[in-house]
Amino acid sequence: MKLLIISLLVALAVAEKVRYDGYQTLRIEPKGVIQNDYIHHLAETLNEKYDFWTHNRNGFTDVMMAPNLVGGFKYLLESRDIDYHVMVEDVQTLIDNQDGILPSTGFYETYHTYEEIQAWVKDMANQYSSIATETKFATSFLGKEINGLKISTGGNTKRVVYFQGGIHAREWVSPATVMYMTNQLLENNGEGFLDEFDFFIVPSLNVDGYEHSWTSDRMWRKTRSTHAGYLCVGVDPNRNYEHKWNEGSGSSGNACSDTFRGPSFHSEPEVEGTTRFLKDLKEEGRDIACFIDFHSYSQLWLSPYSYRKLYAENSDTQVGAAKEACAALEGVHGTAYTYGPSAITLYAADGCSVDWGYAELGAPYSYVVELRDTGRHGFVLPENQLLPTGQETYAGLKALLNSIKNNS
Ligand code: 0X9
Ligand code: ZN
Repeated sequence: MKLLIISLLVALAVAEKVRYDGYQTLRIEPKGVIQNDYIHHLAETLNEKYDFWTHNRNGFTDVMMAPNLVGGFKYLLESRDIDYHVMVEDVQTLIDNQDGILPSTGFYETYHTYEEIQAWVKDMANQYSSIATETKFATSFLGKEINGLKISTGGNTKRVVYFQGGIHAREWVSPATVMYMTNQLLENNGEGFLDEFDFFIVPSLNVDGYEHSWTSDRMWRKTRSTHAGYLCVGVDPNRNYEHKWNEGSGSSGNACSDTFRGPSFHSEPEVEGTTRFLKDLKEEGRDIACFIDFHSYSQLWLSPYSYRKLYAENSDTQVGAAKEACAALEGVHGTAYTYGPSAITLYAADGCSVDWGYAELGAPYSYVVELRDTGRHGFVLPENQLLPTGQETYAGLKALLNSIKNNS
């Protein structure tokens, strides 16, 4: 009987997996103020029915939609003479081909489940026990542990470098890249950085959302929390940070939106837990040097501010270090990145981690990095790109850390 119920539940779970047959992603390329404002207006008002994969205030916008909406949307654009082309013909095909024609097998060449990531944390801590410690950062809304690693040669006086992956569930290349880089750091005994820095690393922050993107909906972005009085599940954790929460633009008060900011800042235990962890380090007297939040996609290395078009007080220093990171990154496989202050380079969004890292935590170097690609596969980057993405991003990280070291 028990077995029957379990298999029924499994069958139900499999049957309920969201499919994206016939879904298309259009790349819209507005020209001039009127077209740009119009697309921006659509992105702000239609984000329940349409999935704005990426929205650039003065550049292109990628939007995914169900097959029955494609015709009408194209008509809307054509009637206003706005340029667009189909970027992804069929999103389900993209999802089905994620592991490529010749599936790769290496650990850092494949995507991993939440369980595998947590087991990897333990493995790393065991294998490199002289410098690595398994560290609990937070507990998710659904009660899962959010574990990561501390890498240190001991003492409590070194400057802190913190980075996190997987804040947005569907951006699978982010945890994969954070894991690759962490392994490199460990294999190479800290690459000479451990005299200067202690590392704190969270490979997968939004663990409930990540699990959901594996089991039910590959395109899930938010957390999986529910809040009394709100009809839809999930908050955008990258609109949930305290700094200027709901005081700029680019977040939504509608719980069904993919950029829902939540009922209050730090309403999400994933955000509350990881920020508390870092605040505690600060209160213990630690100097926090660097905060990085890894996302995908667009190939960008962005610094504060995000909530509005404003330069950080030390913007030149932060952008300078980002420039060095991008040059080193591009040197590995030729992958081109854009760098600059977030709202000025991309679009304004309030309650973002990058602003919190700089303005609330006080890290003089705070970044949001958007990994590969530039839209051909979007969030569904094929596994054969994981290794090169890891390699180049690691080169970028090392250049960044050297720049931070040399600037102080
Ligand atoms: O919107 C986000 O949270 C990030 N993009 S993503 O596609 N990964 O969701 C970008 C945040 C960067 N900040 C600003 N755009 N201001
Ligand atoms: Zn993201």
